[in-house]
Amino acid sequence: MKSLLIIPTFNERDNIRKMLATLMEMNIEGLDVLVVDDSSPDGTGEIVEAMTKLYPQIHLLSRKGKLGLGTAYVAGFKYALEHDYDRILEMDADFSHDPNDIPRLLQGSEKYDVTIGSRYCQGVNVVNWPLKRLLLSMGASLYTRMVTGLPLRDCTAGFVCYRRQVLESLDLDNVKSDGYSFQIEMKFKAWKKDFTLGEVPIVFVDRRFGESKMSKKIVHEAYWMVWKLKFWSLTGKL
Ligand SMILES: Nc1nc2c(ncn2[C@@H]2O[C@H](COP(=O)(O)OP(=O)(O)O)[C@@H](O)[C@H]2O)c(=O)[nH]1
Ligand SMILES: [Mg+2]
Repeated sequence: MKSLLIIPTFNERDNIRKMLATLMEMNIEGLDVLVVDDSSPDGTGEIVEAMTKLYPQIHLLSRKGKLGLGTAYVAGFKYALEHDYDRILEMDADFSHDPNDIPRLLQGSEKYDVTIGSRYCQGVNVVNWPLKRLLLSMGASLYTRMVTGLPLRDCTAGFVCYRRQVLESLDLDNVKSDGYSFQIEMKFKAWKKDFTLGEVPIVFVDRRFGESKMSKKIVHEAYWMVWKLKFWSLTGKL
């Protein structure tokens, strides 16, 4: 069983160095790492490049300019399918997701087609987020569930493990989201294709280094995207 962990980065110099070192120390069997970096001005790409020379498990996909989270993941998914990975994981670079939870996600994927590291399936497991940000995130999940019917507590989760078959059956060139609504879109499309989705509880901790890339534009995109997804699904154009 070969797994690929995809980490998208934009200006994550301090985090990615530590994250890659942690992952290499954990030495999870069959796990490779692909960092998708959007030519971060802070030199994140150069750090990863140097790490690829030390560890054959680490790979770098360097893109020209900040092209958005959605397309970064799509590029990573295509890489995973081309290189015959069985399990494909998504994780943030900033330690909001604990790399120690990766084995639990992989375990979950023995049962589910899509395993979601969920902040909200056993109470609220978010540490250090300002209340405003927490309400935005929980509100987004509730709103998505109400509009689309997606049966998840954490609809925008970015810590996910996909079985290969899920990504093979989705039209990756037809992914519409640039920003974080990408996470909603992928889960909704997998659900509509009758893949099984399961949530495993994780604790999400706010980043200590670097800055969040959350913006008004991203919230705006997500607000409308859920309606578009529902409409496309009703009209058979998903
Ligand atoms: N390649 C790439 N990575 C991105 C982009 N936007 C965000 N990221 C990465 O996606 C992950 C989540 O972003 P983050 O800013 O931490 O979002 P937040 O935790 O929701 O505030 C981090 O690893 C970011 O570096 C982008 O446009 N391109
Ligand atoms: Mg973050």
